[in-house]
Amino acid sequence: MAVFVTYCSLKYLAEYCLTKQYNNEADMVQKTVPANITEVKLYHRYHALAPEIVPRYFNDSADIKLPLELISEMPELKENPFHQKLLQVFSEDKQDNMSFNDFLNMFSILSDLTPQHLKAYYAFKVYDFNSDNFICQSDLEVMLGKLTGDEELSHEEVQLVCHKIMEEGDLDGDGKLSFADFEYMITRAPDFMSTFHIRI
Ligand SMILES: [Ca+2]
Ligand SMILES: [Ca+2]
Repeated sequence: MAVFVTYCSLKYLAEYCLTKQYNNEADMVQKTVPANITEVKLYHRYHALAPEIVPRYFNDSADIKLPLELISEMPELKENPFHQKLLQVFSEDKQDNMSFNDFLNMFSILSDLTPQHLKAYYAFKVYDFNSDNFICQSDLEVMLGKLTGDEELSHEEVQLVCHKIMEEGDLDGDGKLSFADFEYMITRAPDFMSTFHIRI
């Protein structure tokens, strides 16, 4: 039964799907970044993480980065089962650091105001744990492990859920989910997006 509950909750994981694809990530993120009170609020949060490193007032020329492990201590992130991969996806230097710009991009994408197709683009990157541009069996196993936490599923249950997800999502039958497969799937399984928003 647990497996079906998990599967149903996976299926409930993402109503927000779309079909538009972007070629330029910087462009699309930029469109979502509001130059407003949220930005100021986020800067205060970033500053509070390391007041000795981050100036109190925003300085454009400041080339400051904070380690991901420090940012992962934020309560809003800590409770997200995918926070580690999430932080890596938005870390532009790919060296486990985050500039304020990365930080702003991440919370902008996670906000309620962001169009769902844009969220889907980043959710796909987050769920692609081995970063090979596909969501394959091993990614699904990692994902399930993180979603179920303490409620451990048996090997058979994990295999069953993975099989069902692939059965529904793998449109071209190559045994893995491309971004196109994923976009199609989340229209039918909105749960996949439920962990992809954080209000701050
Ligand atoms: Ca993968
Ligand atoms: Ca496929």
